[in-house]
Amino acid sequence: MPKKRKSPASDSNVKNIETLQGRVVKNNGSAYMVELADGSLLPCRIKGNFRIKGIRTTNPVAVGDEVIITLQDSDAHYITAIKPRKNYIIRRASNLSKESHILAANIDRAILVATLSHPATPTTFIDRFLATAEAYNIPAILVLNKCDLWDDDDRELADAVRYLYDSLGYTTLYVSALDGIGIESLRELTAEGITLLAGNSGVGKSSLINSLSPEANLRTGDISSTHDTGMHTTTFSEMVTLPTGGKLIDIPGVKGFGVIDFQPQEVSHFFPEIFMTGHDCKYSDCLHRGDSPGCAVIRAVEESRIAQSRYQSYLSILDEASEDTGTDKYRKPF
Ligand SMILES: Nc1nc2c(ncn2[C@@H]2O[C@H](COP(=O)(O)OP(=O)(O)O)[C@@H](O)[C@H]2O)c(=O)[nH]1
Ligand SMILES: [Mg+2]
Ligand SMILES: [Zn+2]
Repeated sequence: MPKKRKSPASDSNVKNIETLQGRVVKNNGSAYMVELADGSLLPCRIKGNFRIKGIRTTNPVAVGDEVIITLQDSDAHYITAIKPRKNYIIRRASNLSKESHILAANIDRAILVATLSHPATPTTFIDRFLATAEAYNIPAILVLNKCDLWDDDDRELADAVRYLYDSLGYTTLYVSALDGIGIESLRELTAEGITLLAGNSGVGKSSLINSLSPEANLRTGDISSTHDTGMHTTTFSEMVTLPTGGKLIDIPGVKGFGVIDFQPQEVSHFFPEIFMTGHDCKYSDCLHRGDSPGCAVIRAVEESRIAQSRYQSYLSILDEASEDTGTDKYRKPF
């Protein structure tokens, strides 16, 4: 008869340490909710040093992180390791703070929900979002919601917007959470991996999530916005699992999307058409300002090969980057 192996648990000096893997789906201050492979949820705390080099963060572990959990006794589960992140987005913890908050990690795509009216979304706002997504290397999709409200003029504007962004390589969808238009496309788009959903308050993010996942049952309308104004609630993101299996992170307000310390020279890197055209400028360090000599970008704007609206957005981000004194490396969140 083989000798029975002594189990560590039977040795009074060795604790039975079990580890599990999961994904962080919610973060409330020091408490983290982790989803395990079987879909069950486990509240955890953290143990260990998870600092990102060079950045002071308020939350070392973020929604979307793949983590290792160590179960030490029945009432304490600790996140003891984070798997390497594919990407992550941060924002300043508060207006004056030099600390950052990690909003989400391991994002496969970012959707900006915008509306042409009720409320109107300026194109500079869209361009900032897209440039930030480029900076984080996250594919971006533009979703124009409330298309049920469009008259002929709105539709013409929508077509122009879609034509522009499609030509730059960004998918643009027309949807209506109210009438169910385009929801099937949105369902397909979000069926795999982790999708970040951003957009100004009132554009219909909660309504869209409810159309994709009726059981999410999120509150919609004005009431939800009061919830977003609290000091702390604004910084917490949460991940929901859709019936398709896709994961959606609803980030509170588009202001949360990114704190990028753009350097003047790198702004054009995040406007693909300006970057490409910039190869033909007379000077390799050309910033494509109105007074730049031999600038191929200005010429392209004059000849309508680059959209005036995109160029104006580029200039506004460039101006902010140039104002940066260098002492505060954190850029204004938008
Ligand atoms: N007409 C119309 N109204 C919508 C649509 N989607 C949302 N709304 C309304 O817009 C308001 C804000 O929606 P909500 O989902 O709370 O927006 P959120 O702040 O982005 O989460 C609510 O009154 C919704 O009923 C839509 O597709 N069409
Ligand atoms: Mg909402
Ligand atoms: Zn130039």
